[in-house]
Amino acid sequence: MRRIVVLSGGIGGARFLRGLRQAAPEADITVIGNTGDDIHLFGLKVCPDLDTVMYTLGGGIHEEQGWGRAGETFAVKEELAAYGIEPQWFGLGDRDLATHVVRTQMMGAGYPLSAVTEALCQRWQPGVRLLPMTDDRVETHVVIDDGDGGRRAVHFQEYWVRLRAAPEAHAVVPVGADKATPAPGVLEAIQAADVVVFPPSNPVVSVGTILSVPGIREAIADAGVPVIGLSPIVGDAPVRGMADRVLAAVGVRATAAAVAQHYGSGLLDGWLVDTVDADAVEVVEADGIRCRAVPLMMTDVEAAAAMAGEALALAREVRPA
Ligand code: FO1
Repeated sequence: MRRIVVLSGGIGGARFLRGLRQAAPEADITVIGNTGDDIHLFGLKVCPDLDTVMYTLGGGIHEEQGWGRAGETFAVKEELAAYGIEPQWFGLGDRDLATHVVRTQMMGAGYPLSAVTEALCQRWQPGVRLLPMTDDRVETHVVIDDGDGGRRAVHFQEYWVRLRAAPEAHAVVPVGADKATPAPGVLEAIQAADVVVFPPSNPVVSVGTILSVPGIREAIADAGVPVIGLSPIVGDAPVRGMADRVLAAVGVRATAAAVAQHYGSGLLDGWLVDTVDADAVEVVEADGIRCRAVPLMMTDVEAAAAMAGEALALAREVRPA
């Protein structure tokens, strides 16, 4: 299991990757990062899920939050607020802003997001190859009620951060995904992989968005390598975040078994559920997906490393390389 590909989004994916790097120090890890959370603010392009991986693995993350930079200050945010500039609900720190300035400047000079991400990682040295799922613009929007009996779409970040996922999500739409192409190296990494991992990221807005880029789901399904997922739902609730709100939008119950069924046996060869969901094992196995119950709470790097080790063990079990 030397070549490992991980589809990652959000805090759970980044924390899992830190454990995987410890569990498999000799592996070549390629991360396909979700870019559907990207948002353009104050003329800057912000890539939350790429930055969370880069900062978490590069040692710059704000550990408790799981996003943004450690030791952050908000002088620029305060000054923007003093000018009455909107939005004020998205907390961009001064250190984090530098990342977005560099990214926006390089993209303005014609570099694709994948080249920009590689350049930013030169500083952070995350110890993995971080690829955006696509170089094309994809932004997830969420359809909610508009209060007048109609519906409207809001940007994912507004739904997630300003609205705290309180309104019912009627639909989750990765705008632009249908016209997007996988970023350079994405399909090649999948085809060369010894194992593909779906970490405990949000199955709809993170892993689901990556799979919505034409060609990626097919490449994974056809690669003939073990695909192992780890449930982001423990004890019928998301470990963190509000995945249940967007799971409902796609008609998936917030249970460890339902998420595995959502991905399907056409994609998944193996699925890890937490020990509290041991009764899900036989349900998932009945769907043709090998399943094991192991501790899935990433309380620290060691716990994440143990989970990663279990995922690699299951990969070896489902399809001896
Ligand atoms: N999440 C919040 O809950 N509040 C914020 O103010 C916020 C700001 C922010 C700035 C940069 C960044 O990269 C991420 C930020 N996030 C914030 C987290 C972000 O919404 C999530 O990390 C992902 O989009 C969902 O995985």
